[in-house]
Amino acid sequence: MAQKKALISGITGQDGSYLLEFLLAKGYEVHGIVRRVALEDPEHRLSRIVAFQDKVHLHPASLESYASIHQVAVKVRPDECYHLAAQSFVSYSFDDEFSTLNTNINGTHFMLSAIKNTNPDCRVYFAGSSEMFGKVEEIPQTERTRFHPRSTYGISKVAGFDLTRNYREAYGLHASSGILFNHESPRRGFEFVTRKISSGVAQIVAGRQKGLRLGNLDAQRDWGHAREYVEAMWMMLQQPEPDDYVIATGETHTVLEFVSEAFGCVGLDYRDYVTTDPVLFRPAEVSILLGDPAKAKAILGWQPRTTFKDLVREMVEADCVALGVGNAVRS
Ligand code: NDP
Ligand code: GDR
Repeated sequence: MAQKKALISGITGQDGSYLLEFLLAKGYEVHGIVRRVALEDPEHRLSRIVAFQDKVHLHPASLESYASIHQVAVKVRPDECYHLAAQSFVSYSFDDEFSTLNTNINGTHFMLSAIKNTNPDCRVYFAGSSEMFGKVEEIPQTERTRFHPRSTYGISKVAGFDLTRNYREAYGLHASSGILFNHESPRRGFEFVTRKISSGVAQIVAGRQKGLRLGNLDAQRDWGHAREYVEAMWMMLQQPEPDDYVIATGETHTVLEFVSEAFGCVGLDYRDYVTTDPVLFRPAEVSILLGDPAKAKAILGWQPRTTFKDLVREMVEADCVALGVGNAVRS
């Protein structure tokens, strides 16, 4: 059988890097869309995928330009396309609504349109989000729960979700959306709360930081491991029919629980280090997310494997090791 070709947008991000690794192991020829500046500054901008640089084909293109994405689609002619690129930081979307909407909505529209116009048999994955549920209308959230987004980020993902469904219904594209709940790893960006906490713990242990300032500690999230969530993306595209799936652990924890667990990994009491700052609270918060992954389990055969405790420990340990204080992590 001919080698399958995959095209990933957002390949430099947390999920893109794990997906790249996963698809290479499956024998795919992997192509990635990156910003032109990334190719000029690989040390910083390609840091998550540097180990695979000689195995991946990178193409400069802009999410703001249909023409540039069209060109890549013509050149690569992928069998599968994973659209992961987005302004993904919810908090930032309150500061810059316009660029969040432009990047996330137009970027998704351009990708879908370019694939439809150049490779209509290509299967497409869209990175939807539990942020679409926002002010949740039921607990737990399923594929049938109504959306009520609370940020322009969430709104942009609802628009992307609707566009993806419309390309499926109107043009027969094999396009699926994953409604992924929060997923983390040692490759998580430092701006997200889990990595801010794990790296903060490591900085404190290393004597480089005295305390940790956080926002809303009562928010509840359903946190899983990114490595497992990218497998679900691939599984969706192997199905005979396109569809939408919730990917979650089915467990929810407060930010405070994450904090307590993370400091506990190095034998510290978080109360000696953590303060809250109202500046870090969001104008409209998503208070609780809890996903029901029953459909993904039944149809895709997907199940989460990493426990909450193991996830926290892996992140804290990785950050401590990076700062030379790995021995502080309790066995
Ligand atoms: P990251 O923030 O780690 O990665 C985002 C990627 O998008 C990066 O490769 C980034 O490129 C790229 N990107 C951002 N803006 C632009 C732009 N204007 N033009 C081109 N590329 C751009 O996100 P994750 O890997 O965590 O998430 C992947 C996708 O899944 C995102 O769409 C996110 O919204 C969604 N999602 C994530 C969840 C999570 O918990 N991680 C949960 C649900 C959905 P660069 O490196 O150049 O900035
Ligand atoms: P989220 O992730 O908004 O859920 O979006 P984030 O880690 O930023 O926030 C989770 C919760 O923690 C609270 N919080 C803080 N958050 C940050 N970033 N920094 C803080 O100091 C802090 N203190 C408390 C937040 O208020 C929030 O309730 C992530 C992203 O990956 C999205 O792209 C993705 O779609 C969703 O997960 C599912």
